[in-house]
Amino acid sequence: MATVDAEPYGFEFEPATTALLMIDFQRDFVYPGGFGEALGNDTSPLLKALPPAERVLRAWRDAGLFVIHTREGHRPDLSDLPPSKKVRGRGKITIGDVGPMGRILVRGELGHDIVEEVYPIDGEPVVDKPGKGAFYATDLDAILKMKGIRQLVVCGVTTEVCVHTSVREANDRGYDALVLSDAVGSYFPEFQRVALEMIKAQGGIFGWVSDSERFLRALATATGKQPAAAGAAVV
Ligand code: TIU
Repeated sequence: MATVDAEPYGFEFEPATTALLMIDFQRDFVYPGGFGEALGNDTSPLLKALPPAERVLRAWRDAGLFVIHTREGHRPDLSDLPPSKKVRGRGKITIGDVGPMGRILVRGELGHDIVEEVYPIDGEPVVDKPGKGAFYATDLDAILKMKGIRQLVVCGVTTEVCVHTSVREANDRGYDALVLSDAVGSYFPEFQRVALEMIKAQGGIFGWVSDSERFLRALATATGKQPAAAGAAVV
């Protein structure tokens, strides 16, 4: 058992039954030209979450622990895209239209895929989800149950949308979730702050909040490995 210094109180976890859940680190959200920008957002704040998320991912992999990734997107024929979601935002281009990184939020397109920094490797399942929540209309719950997973450490974008929805879904299904504040990102600084407050309010109403440094320290203690320094070259 390991304990992460967290709010509203320490997050105790058993590494072997904990998964690192990497939510929607897709070009369509993180880079200009995708869905995030089509909705009128400046995507640059999301880039800040990538280095901490990458450090956590590498340490978790080095410890031989279970990683699972998600991507939000739709079938090429858009048969799983609700009309309400298609028209939302009233942008010049919407989901399914051709943008600079291919068809927006369509599976198989460049923009839909995960950015290089945190790209999945062999053995790490990728769950394609049509909604905001990682559990809605996916096999995520089945995969976690087969693996005996009971707790989640969460990185991803965006904090108040897909991260929040997924953590709330996880909470309702009996998983404990720890959200790493610097490894999740929002287009809106105010939403980032308040979304994290919401998770840990009321005694941790649907989760815990810590940050990558505190988490990596706890993982190092649990595994006996020293965490790589922030910004250290990765070889
Ligand atoms: N728009 C926004 O903040 N987020 C999404 O549409 N999806 C996710 O958060 N992944």
